[in-house]
Amino acid sequence: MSGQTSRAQVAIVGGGPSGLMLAHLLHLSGISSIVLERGTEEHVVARVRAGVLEQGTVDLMHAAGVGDRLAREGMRHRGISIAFHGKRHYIDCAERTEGRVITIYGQNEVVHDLLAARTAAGQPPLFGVTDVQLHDIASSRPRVTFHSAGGAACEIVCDFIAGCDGFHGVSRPSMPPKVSRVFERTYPFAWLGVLADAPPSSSELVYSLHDRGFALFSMRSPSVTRLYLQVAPDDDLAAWTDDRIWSELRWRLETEEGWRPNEGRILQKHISGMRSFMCEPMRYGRLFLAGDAAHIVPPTGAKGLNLAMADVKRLALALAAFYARGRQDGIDTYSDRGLRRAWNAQRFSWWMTSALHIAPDATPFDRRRQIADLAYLVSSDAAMTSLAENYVGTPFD
Ligand code: RFL
Ligand code: PHB
Repeated sequence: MSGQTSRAQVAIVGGGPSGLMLAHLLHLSGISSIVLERGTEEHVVARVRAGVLEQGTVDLMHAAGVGDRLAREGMRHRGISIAFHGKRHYIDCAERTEGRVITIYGQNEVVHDLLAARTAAGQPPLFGVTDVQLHDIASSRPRVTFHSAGGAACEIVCDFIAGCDGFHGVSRPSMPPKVSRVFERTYPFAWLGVLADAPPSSSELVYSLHDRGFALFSMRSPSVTRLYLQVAPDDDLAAWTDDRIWSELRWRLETEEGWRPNEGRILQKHISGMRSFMCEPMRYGRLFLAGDAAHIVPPTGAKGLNLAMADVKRLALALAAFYARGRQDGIDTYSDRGLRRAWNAQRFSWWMTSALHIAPDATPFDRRRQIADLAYLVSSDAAMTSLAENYVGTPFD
């Protein structure tokens, strides 16, 4: 090839949270990697998505030496409220899980902190790459070819490839179709997400089921509120004026006692569809899939980013044991252990989604059963404990 060939132990495709965290964990174990990211640095840092970090993710950030700002600015929450029929019901997760809590800290902040660490180590991702292709993934010397931002044809020769390139990336489709099986479900609704310049009016999250559909109250900082509304998957964002968004949020969130979100300037809005997706296995030869490249969960359970972090921690440990002691077991069990965790998150996220959204074809029977489900949830200690355990997340391997 005409361009440049580089050598790295691990080539990482995708510089989102999973690719960046993996690169950093490998670096801490003395393993070289190169991260290829198709977006610009500005795009990657500005992408506002997840906000809820499980304790396992927080612990990993600290163990990786990138937890200082998280410790200062992250908002620790003991529990969440479930609202229906005009009332909020608080579920104290910490009390039911031996003190485990969740931390609110934007995914874009996680990415910012990881990028700062990669840059400080002199190894920022290669941004703006195009035409990434994976080669010889079943061999012990796989390669990745791509064009640099400047257009040069480049190649990385490596020992392993990590596919951290999200749902629409190239890594998963590079597995031979006959070795992988996918499981998929799309949902008949989407989320309209809003970032508002308004101080949160509740100190913790509120998930609400209303006759007009689901709404979620969350936050990003003491002055910024994050809100979501269930909308139709083909809804037109342009039809959602700021006034319409606030009035819909008031309808769906306001409680009998008069609680509702504070309103303010809308800083960002977007609509994202919802799906459940699983690819089995998560590894083929020397290619490992991690994060959204391998599995997508609907956002209602707040699990996607946390699953991605659990994957890269497991992968980094497996690769460290391989290089330090020639051990193969972590590599061989990477997929099965990841799938076990991801299927549990899938189950939980599917349940949270079905319990709190109104399907367009819901019958009166479905609606009554849904309310019975929530009424049981907020009155049964066993049901609240089950929610709490899943919401705060099981410890990472
Ligand atoms: P990402 O974040 O999609 O990053 C993949 C990166 O790969 C790049 N890429 C490529 N690079 C080079 N070549 C190619 N061919 C490439 N194709 C793609 C992309 O540009 C991108 O930078 O995957 P990753 O790292 O696995 O991270 C997964 C998380 O982003 C995702 O699971 C969460 O955002 C999901 N999620 C939530 N997760 C939580 O744990 N808690 C939450 O509260 C939560 N809320 C959410 C969410 C996702 C949402 N949306 C928009 C889907 C709320 C929403 C609304
Ligand atoms: C968020 O704050 O963006 C958020 C919170 C809870 C969810 C999903 C997203 O379930």
